[in-house]
Amino acid sequence: MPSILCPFCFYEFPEGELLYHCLDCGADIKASDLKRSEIAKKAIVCRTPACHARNVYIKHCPYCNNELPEALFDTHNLSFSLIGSSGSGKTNYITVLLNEQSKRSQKLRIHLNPITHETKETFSSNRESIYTKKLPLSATSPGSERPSIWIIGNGNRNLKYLLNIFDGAGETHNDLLSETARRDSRYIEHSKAVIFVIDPLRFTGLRELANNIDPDKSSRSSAFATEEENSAFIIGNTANLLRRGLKIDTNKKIDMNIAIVISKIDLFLEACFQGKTLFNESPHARNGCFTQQDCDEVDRELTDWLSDNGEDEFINALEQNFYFRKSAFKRKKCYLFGISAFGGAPLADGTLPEVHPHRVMDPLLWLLAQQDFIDSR
Ligand SMILES: Nc1nc2c(ncn2[C@@H]2O[C@H](COP(=O)(O)OP(=O)(O)OP(=O)(O)O)[C@@H](O)[C@H]2O)c(=O)[nH]1
Ligand SMILES: [Mg+2]
Ligand SMILES: [Zn+2]
Ligand SMILES: [Zn+2]
Repeated sequence: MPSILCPFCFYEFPEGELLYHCLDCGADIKASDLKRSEIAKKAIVCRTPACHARNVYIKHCPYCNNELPEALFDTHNLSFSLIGSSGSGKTNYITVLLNEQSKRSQKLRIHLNPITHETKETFSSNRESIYTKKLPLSATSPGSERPSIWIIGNGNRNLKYLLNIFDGAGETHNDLLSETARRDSRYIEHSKAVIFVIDPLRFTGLRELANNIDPDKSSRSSAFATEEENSAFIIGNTANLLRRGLKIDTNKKIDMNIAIVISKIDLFLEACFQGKTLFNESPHARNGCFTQQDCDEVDRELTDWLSDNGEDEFINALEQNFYFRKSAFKRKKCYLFGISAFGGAPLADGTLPEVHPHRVMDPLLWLLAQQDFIDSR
C-alpha cells in the first residue's frame, strides 16, 4: 500500500490511515473505511447518521491532524532541510532566497508557488519586513517552526516537485531527545539534501577577523555577545543528528548532498575576497544552468580562507563526517558556499541598508542540479 509523508509532523503512514474530514459535522472518516470507488470519484459521503454531507474531501494527518494540501498527493516530494545553530541567519536567508529566485529565474525557468495559505502568508509578511520595512527577522522561537511548502516546477523540463523547507529553531538541536529534535530527525530522515547554515561569528578566528575589519558591523550582525561554540563541535553535533535521522553508524561518513553555507559573508567580502570568484556575482541564473566550475572555485577559496584563519579543525570535521574531498572512488558531496542575505550588516538603528543579497541561490541551485532538476555545465 502506498504511504504518505506528512509535511507537518513528518510521520509516514499507510494511505488507509488518512483521515477525510467533514466540514459540516467535524467527523473524521478513515480512508480504509471508505469504498475505493468513493475515493476514486472524489464523492465521499459523511458517515455520521445525522449529517450525510456529500463531497467530504478535506484530508487530515492521523498523527498531527493538520490539513494535508491536495498537491501532496500528485507530486513527488523533494524535501530539503535547512539547519544550523541559533542566530546563524537561517530565517532571513530563506526569505531572501525565495524572493531572489522569483526575480532571477527567467533563464532557469524555475518557478515556486506556495501551496499552503500559511506558507504564502508567512513568506509575504517576512518579505515585507526585510524589503519594505527594512527590519531583519527576529529569532524563531522553538516549537513555533512551521514547514514552508512549495511546488517547484521547471518550465524547461516539465518537472514538478513538492519542495518542503523546514527552518527549525537552532537551539532545539542541542537536546537530541526533545520532541522537537525528534521531529527534526524524522524530517532529516526524509530529506533529499541538507542546507547547513554556519555563522562565521561563532568561529573564534573569524570573529576576531570580523572585529578587526569592523567591530560595529560585526557586533550588529551577531545574535550573541560572545563566540561560544567550537566550530568543529557544531559539525560533529549536526553530523550526529543526521546519522540518527538517517540511521548511519557513528564511524561512517554521511552519504548525502550537504551544502555548508557560511552566512553573513558581507562582513568579509571586501577585505578577504577581492579578485576572487566568491566576490563576483553568481553566474548560474545568468547562464541559465548550474556552473560547476564556479562552484568548485568558491569551495576552494572558502576552504583556504578557513584554513588561513585557524579553522583547520572545522575542515577536518567536514572531511571526517561528509564526502568533502574529491576521491577516485566517491563523488564530492559536500561543498562550501558563502552567502549574504542582506549584502551588508544591519545599521546602528537596527534597520537594514538597501538589501543586496549575494550568491543566495547558489546552494539551492547546486542541490537542484544534483537532483537533475536543472541543467549543469
Ligand atoms: N551582516 C549580516 N548579518 C546577518 C545576515 N543575515 C542575518 N544576519 C544577522 O543574524 C541575525 C540572526 O539571523 P536569523 O535569520 O534570525 O537567524 P536564525 O538562524 O533563523 O536563528 P534562530 O531562529 O534563532 O535559529 C540577524 O538578526 C542579523 O543581525 C547577513 O546577510 N549579513
Ligand atoms: Mg530563525
Ligand atoms: Zn459530516
Ligand atoms: Zn502530521
